[in-house]
Amino acid sequence: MTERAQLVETFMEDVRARNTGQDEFLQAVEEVAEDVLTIEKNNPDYARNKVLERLSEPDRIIGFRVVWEDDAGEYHINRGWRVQFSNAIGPYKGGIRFHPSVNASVLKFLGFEQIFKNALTGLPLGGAKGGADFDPKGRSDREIMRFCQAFMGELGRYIGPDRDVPAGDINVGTREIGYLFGAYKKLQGEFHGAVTGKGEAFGGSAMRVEATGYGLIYFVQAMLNETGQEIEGKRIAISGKGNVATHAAEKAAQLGAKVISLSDTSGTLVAEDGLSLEQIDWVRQQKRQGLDISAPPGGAVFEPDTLPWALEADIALPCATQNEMDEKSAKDLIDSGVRLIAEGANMPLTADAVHAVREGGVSYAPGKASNAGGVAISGLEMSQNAHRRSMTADQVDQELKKIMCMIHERTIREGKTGNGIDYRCGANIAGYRKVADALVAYGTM
Ligand code: NDP
Ligand code: 2IT
Repeated sequence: MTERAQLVETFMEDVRARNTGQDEFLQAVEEVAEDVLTIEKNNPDYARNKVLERLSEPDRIIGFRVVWEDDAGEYHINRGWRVQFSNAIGPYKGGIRFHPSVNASVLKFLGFEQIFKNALTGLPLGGAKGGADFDPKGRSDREIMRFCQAFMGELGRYIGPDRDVPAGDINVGTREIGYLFGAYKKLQGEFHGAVTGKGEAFGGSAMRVEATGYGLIYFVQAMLNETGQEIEGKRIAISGKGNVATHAAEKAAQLGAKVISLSDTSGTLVAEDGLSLEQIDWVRQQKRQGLDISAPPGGAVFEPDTLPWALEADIALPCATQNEMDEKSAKDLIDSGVRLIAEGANMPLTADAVHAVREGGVSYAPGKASNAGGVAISGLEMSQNAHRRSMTADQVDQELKKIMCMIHERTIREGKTGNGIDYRCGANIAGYRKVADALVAYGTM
């Protein structure tokens, strides 16, 4: 065993013992530990402060019951949480997810990742994540509203513009944020930016909806530029059909790439010649109305029960959910010639898949770098709210491009190796250093 592997193993033994059965969380911590523990060991301040050990224990986890009434008058009881992971460099910040798969392990992995992602943006944002095991599928608009109001009735007392600022994530978009923020405002009797992703009529930032997907494509452009390539003409396989996936598809198509897929839990929409902007918009409208995408217009085909990873693509962008790409899928992509994989979702590759793509010489960007555009524009929304001003869409888009290029620069500065760029290592180290320096400055807090 190498010295690094030994360090990781000793560290993880303790983390595993304290977090039994929390597989997603352990996976996220181990990936960071592999890249930063040698740095921690060789820096006496970081080592004495046990930075990674401190960062792998959340500041606090708030758990609560959510009781709501459906349209037929039946009561339902769900579980809600907010994992306030670290406010070392700014207020807790991160999304809210509503999905039946949500549990403490999933929210801890997401909150942990968020610490490093938010540090990479260069903005003063701490790390957090929240959500509920509520399944919004098939629920009416009024049921969604009642659930959001009940959820915020509990969460509201723990958040605030300088304390903790939630936003959207899976199944929490502009509509849900409207209901959540409305409930928060009523509860507090104050109007301030304690939630981001708001509608533009009430303090939301222009371009927040597009920011994660567009930012992902700006990051991919920066990666391609490193090797003198262009996005135009590239075949791009995308998974998911939500906020991140459809906006990544839209920006890629606008820039002349061929987006050959989008997908959902029931299958893959394939367009060998590339989806048009109209087809991408059709997918978005279908999702908005709760309709499926099984009968696409204009020559695209829907393949039930398949993943996009068997397609022949130059670039793959997993934009749906965690661990959606396993080792076999990664190897299929490598065998058919993929050259670049950038994560739109959080931790969409299993640990084995990450190993396979790095071994396979594929340029691979972890979500904490490549999907940071969303939270970065949330950060700008917070500044706009604090100043009671708003930026134009064009100003925000320019700022987003700048931020994604800066994240790319920070990442390659730490990730340059003898034979290329290790983006995972670069992102983990750059994010870690910033938070570590803050923890050292605070002493034993
Ligand atoms: P949406 O709710 O808009 O879309 C989620 C998409 O993922 C849907 O197409 C859904 O399919 C699919 N999906 C969800 N769970 C699964 C599953 N278990 N297996 C296969 N597909 C699944 O969410 P977002 O686009 O906002 O989020 C997507 C990813 O991006 C998440 O990992 C999120 O954490 C991450 N992210 C989001 C940001 C944001 O600003 N929104 C910022 C940074 C990262 P179906 O319609 O069938 O349910
Ligand atoms: O995973 C993420 O970065 C998000 N869901 C966005 C978080 C935010 O606070 O905008």
